[in-house]
Amino acid sequence: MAATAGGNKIRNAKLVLLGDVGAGKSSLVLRFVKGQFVEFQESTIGAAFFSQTLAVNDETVKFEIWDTAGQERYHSLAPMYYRGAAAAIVVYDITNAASFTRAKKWVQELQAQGNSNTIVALAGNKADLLDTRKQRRMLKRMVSSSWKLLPKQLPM
Ligand SMILES: Nc1nc2c(ncn2[C@@H]2O[C@H](COP(=O)(O)OP(=O)(O)OP(=O)(O)O)[C@@H](O)[C@H]2O)c(=O)[nH]1
Ligand SMILES: [Mg+2]
Repeated sequence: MAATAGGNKIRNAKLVLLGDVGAGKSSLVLRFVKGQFVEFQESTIGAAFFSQTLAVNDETVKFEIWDTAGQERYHSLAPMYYRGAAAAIVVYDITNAASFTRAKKWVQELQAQGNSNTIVALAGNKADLLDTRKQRRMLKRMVSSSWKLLPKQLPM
C-alpha cells in the first residue's frame, strides 16, 4: 500500500478476467476503464493490460486488470495472469450454453490451481440479448448451477 500526496491510501488490486472467446471480457473492461462499448470488438491476443483507479470509502484502489484471451491456444498462459490476483471475474455469455460450460471449467481451475485468497465472481454478460422465454429458462438453469458451483465465493 502507498500514500498519495493528499494522505489517501492507495491499494493495488490485481484483477483478472477469464472466460470463453466472445463472452465479452474486453467489452466489460472497456466499459469499466473508458465507459465505451465497441460493437465489433477484436478478439484478444494473449492478454491486454488496463488500469483503473477508484475511490472506495477513504481508500483509493488501483485496479491492475489483465484481460485474457479466450481462445484455447492461449489457455496455458492463464496461470501467469490469475496467480496472485485479488479477484478473478469469470465471464460467460448468457445466450451461449457452451460459454457457461467453459466458465465452470475456469472456476474449477481457479479452485484447483489458483490462490485460495482470490475472490472468484461469475459474470453473466449480454443481458440485453435476453429476450426469449427459452433464453430466460436457460439463464435460470445456469444461475442455479452457479450457486452450487460457488457456494462461498458468490455472496448473492
Ligand atoms: N449485445 C451485446 N454484445 C456484447 C456485449 N458484450 C460484448 N458484446 C459483443 O460480443 C463480441 C465479443 O466481445 P469481446 O469483448 O471481444 O469478448 P472477449 O470475451 O473479450 O473475447 P476474446 O478476446 O476473444 O476472448 C463483440 O462483438 C462485442 O461487441 C453485451 O453486453 N451485449
Ligand atoms: Mg477480449
